[in-house]
Amino acid sequence: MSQSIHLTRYLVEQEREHGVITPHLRLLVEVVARACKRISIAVNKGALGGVLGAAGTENVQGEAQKKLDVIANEVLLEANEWGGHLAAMASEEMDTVFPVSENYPRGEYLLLFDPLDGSSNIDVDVTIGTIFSVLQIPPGTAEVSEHHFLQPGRQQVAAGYCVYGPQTQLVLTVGRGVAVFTLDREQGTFVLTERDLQIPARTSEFSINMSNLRHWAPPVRRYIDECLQGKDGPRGRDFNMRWVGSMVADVHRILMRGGVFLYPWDKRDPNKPGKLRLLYEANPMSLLIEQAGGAAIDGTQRILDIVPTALHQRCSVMLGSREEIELLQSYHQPA
Ligand code: AHM
Ligand code: MG
Repeated sequence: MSQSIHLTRYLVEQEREHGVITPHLRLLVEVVARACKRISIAVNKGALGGVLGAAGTENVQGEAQKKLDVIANEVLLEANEWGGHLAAMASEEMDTVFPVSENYPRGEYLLLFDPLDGSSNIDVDVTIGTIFSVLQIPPGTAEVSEHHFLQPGRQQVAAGYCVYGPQTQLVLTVGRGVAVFTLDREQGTFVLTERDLQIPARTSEFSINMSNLRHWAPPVRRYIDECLQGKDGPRGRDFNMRWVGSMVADVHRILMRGGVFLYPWDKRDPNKPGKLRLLYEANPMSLLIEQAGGAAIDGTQRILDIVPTALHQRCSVMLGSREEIELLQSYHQPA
């Protein structure tokens, strides 16, 4: 019988055979995975666990928080606070950074997360997720502040998400490819189900909120318009469209079978670069996509090269199969 490989064993292999992670980074990923297991249990209980509905509060971005946004945030904070692997955390649901208490030893890692992505889908039993990103600071840094988090995404040492769908899956990169783990509920462990995920370079599927069509910039309108013309247009083939409205679910589909995901800048609020947040949504997803052989841009530049200026900075997002992203980028170049 072939032996199943669980998350800990995979991480030990990465540490021992490939030298890509440290014991503290291994602990960090294990703790995040454990927290995601707890969130998955809460998601599954739904109304029976009293976790649905509004929390009656707003986050720093003026969005109404759901009970599960708040619960997931607390689960991640509590799980990660005491292990000695972290210096500080930051989250979509917190105004400022959360330094590890002086009662605990401080590590050299920073953890950022969107604790519950796809909040509008929580109460309607549609797939949601948790997204996370890990950065490093110089050992011995005395006082951790927001500016330590403002690193370009290419400096992430790990990134991933947990998708709470028909199965709970953890999709992870520690900088050496993308691995997928499926939660075995009876055993309580994440089991490796795909070791080196690769996105097909060519695809015929796109994922975008079409209701915003009239607000997009001309290059995005052109790209989608040509896809919609199908066989009769310049692309010469038919395209399919899917939109869940949870970035985790939409990107997961693309990672598994190819496609492009777009949440571009639009002119409703021209000074806002986009809807999604750079540090804990766009960056971790972009690292996963690149590690799987795809590409991620904001229109003109690689997302992972953007130098952040604020913790909750937003960003235009176009990611997925390489050939499609290259075409989109060419449409953004001045004629
Ligand atoms: P959230 O983090 O508050 O859930 O918001 C981000 C979500 C993404 O998951 C998703 O891609 C997008 O917002 C959906 O936006 P729209 O409401 O335009 O469909
Ligand atoms: Mg989100």
